[in-house]
Amino acid sequence: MFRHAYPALAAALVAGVSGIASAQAPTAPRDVDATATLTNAQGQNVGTVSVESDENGGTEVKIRTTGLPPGFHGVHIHEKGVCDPNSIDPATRSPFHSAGPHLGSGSHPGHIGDLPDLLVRGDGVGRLSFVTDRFRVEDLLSGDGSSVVVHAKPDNQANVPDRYSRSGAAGPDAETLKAGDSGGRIACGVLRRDY
Ligand SMILES: [Cu+2]
Repeated sequence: MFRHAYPALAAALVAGVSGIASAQAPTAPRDVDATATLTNAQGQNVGTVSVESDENGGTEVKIRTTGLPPGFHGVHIHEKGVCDPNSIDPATRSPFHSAGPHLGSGSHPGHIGDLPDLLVRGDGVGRLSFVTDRFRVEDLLSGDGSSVVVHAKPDNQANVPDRYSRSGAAGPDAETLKAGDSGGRIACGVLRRDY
């Protein structure tokens, strides 16, 4: 008896739910999120990234990783949504050159794609969560898209005090102002729309 009654009940529920959804569609704001799967240069899955709009007009980013080297790692949003491990930077020999430079103009750490460091535990697990008003989810999905890149070294956020000098010039040099000295790219994930 239940076997016969259940499909009818289910159909009624579906009809009811879709009826509510279509009635609300013209006025309800569409909540657009983005997600990325991080892979290393060997193509192994090493984590996930989610980017969500929060109710205060900001954006929340969550990163979860496994299988990465312990310690601090620079993480940024790069300006192209292309993660090709065989795309090698001719200057540094780093993979994922295809992801392009940091998203946004200006110098480090003022690019809109500059993010806090990820701290990875001894067992390779890392978790990072933060809010930002530097970008909205939509900004990451327009044009060429964008990608999240994890680097081999910590990002110094160009925090090089003037007591450090090189060739007579104090403070951060051009290389530091480009990417915070975070080294090669060890994982990359293309951000994709996720409703
Ligand atoms: Cu980067």
